Amino acid sequence: KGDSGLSEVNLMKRQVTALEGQLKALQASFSKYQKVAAFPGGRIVGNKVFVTSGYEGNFDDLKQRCQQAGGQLASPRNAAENTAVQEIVVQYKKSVFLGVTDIQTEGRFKYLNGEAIVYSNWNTGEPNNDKRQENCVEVYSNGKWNDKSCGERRLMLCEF
Ligand code: GMH
Ligand code: CA
Repeated sequence: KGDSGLSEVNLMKRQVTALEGQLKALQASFSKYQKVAAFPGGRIVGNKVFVTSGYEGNFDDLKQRCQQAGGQLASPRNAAENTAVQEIVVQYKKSVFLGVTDIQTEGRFKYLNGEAIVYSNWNTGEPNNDKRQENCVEVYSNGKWNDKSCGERRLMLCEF
């Protein structure tokens, strides 16, 4: 047992050394992906990454495309995340649709998973459900929100 115990320690030392090398490689790779994600149509806020491909479409189209990519439509849950969304709107000079709607119940805005929104940044006078046909939410270049018809075409912005 004494002998095999020693060789087990040596085995573990080799495994730790191997893991250290793998971790270093992973850190280098991750730091590169972080830079790629933030350049130039992306923003990293905490654990969240916002990315646009520049594509424009209606709400259902954008929602489907973000989902297909393994993400979801941008759903800023605080001011820092909303500022990141605003920066992309300014950069592309195009407003985006958020993953926020009141499709289920007029006037009750929810995330796509059905959760009631925990943050909003409505423009003055919004949401006004203009012509009683505005269930989606766009973000203006000043970061303010406006409810808008889901059939309009806006810039796709996904979060991962
Ligand atoms: C109406 C008015 C505008 C407002 C728009 C907007 C449409 O045209 O109330 O002041 O900007 O609606 O809410 O989504
Ligand atoms: Ca409106």
